[in-house]
Amino acid sequence: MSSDATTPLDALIVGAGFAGLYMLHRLREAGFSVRVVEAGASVGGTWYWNRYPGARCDIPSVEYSYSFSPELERDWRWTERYAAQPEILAYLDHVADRFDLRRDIRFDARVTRATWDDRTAVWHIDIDGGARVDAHHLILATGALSAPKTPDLPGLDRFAGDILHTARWDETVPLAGRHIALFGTGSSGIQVLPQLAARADAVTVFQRTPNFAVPAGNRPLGEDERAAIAPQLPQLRAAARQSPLGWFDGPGPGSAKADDDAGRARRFADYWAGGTTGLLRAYQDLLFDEESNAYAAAFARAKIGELVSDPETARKVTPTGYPIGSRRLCSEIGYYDALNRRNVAVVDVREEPVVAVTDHAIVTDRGTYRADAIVFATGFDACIGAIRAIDIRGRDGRALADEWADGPRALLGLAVAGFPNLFTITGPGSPSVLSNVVVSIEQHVDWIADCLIHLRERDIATIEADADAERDWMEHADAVAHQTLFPRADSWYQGRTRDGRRVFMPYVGGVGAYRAKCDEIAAAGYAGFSLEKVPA
Ligand code: NA7
Repeated sequence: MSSDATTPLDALIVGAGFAGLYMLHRLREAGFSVRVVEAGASVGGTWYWNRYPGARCDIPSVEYSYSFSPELERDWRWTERYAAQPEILAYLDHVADRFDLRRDIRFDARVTRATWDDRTAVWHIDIDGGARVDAHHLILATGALSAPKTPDLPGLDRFAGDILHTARWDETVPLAGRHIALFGTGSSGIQVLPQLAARADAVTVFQRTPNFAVPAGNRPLGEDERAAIAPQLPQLRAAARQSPLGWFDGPGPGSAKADDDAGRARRFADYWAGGTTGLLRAYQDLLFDEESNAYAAAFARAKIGELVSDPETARKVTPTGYPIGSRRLCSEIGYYDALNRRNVAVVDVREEPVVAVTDHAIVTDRGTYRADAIVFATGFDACIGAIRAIDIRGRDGRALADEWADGPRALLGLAVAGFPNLFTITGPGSPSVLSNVVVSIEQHVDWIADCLIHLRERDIATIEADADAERDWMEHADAVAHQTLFPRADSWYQGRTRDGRRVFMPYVGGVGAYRAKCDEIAAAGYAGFSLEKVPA
């Protein structure tokens, strides 16, 4: 990769996951000079890194896949309803090869710093190892769930066994015959536990907050099913783009609280059996109305009571105190079964805090638990972690990390005032993680590509979000979030300000409504953005 001093690239993209790959393809097809810098040794982004056993998509793969190429859609055959990580990675490998993307990707390279130069309207981008690239536009395709978090347990540095993180898995670490301490019961912890329990001698689950999990309802995807869905795909994709969450199917009609007991029991049972987020779609108002939500939560709690045989374990893993769906609803394959195994125990660290880690044990204030390996399924610095990890300096040397210290702000989740020619794919203030993210990625990529074409046609050097428009957007996003039950839970959807206030990060106004707003802004000549012909 090079951009010599006289010819900066049109765009540099950071990250070669779903977002970066399609962005590269779109910009290259449009005739821009563009490169990607990727920290991993290959493509895949989150699907490259998250290689823990059991890692799997929780949205049907036919929906969680690109729609931009009908030929790709026709040729690729998903073998399961919810593809496992190796299959999704194989898909992204196929996409990279099919569209000949690798030649413009620099692997094993991490962007450490990006500095805006007002005089030349160029980003100077530093890559670890000392390389520098100049580009007119910097596009962050860094992913919302890519900066892993590890808890700071007292004495962890003294631990003599293996330490693994689900998002940085090491396949060479043996599991058989060992005692494993698993921290975290989010999507990753719930997926990995059955796999660990089947291989290890014993697993102790250190749980902080129990999450609701519904059976995935996974199954092989047969040729008949694939053939039946193929002709419907264009309409289904179009519906997903206009839907609230980017899914093929919308919620069932009506309100849970307006239904009677028998009706609710039937409806919840049907949707529970439908897999993953099915239960949350049983009625239209489950994420908006507390009383309706409470019916769904009570149904799920009763199911956990049926599925987990030991009453004390069931009590520990049954969520209370927040609306169902206000934290990411998890998808389980064998999680509740694993909790019934004799080699699995659950420690609630709120009741029984961890006080120390020793060379081969986790010590709580009530007991000592042998551990030959620790598995952290403790999640990510969500939505903004990977962006803040880069030292990004905008106008007047302002640091993006400082600008976001009181919560992230971005116009449409796409652009930040004070940081010209910078785009954030699925950034904070866009539907991102609260949608089928592939649908949201394609929408952002198309919007950015169309924007760059617009600028090129008009010889415009810079585009920058206006501070007022950005503030209005974030206030709107916050107001919309507070019309729902999402902010009622402490979850990774929320960032924190310096003084500890919560800021809800994804836009919950709906994928369709959001798309319309983005299109309206573009059609109005990028209203809310300042466009300059010459460097300011
Ligand atoms: P999540 O959903 O952020 O889960 C992280 C889990 O780790 C969660 O249960 C945390 O509890 C737990 N955690 C964090 N620190 C500790 C300590 N110190 N002790 C015990 N437990 C702890 O990350 P995932 O990787 O599971 O999933 C992220 C998303 O990726 C997922 O939603 C899908 O969209 C894909 P907490 O809830 O903070 O109390």
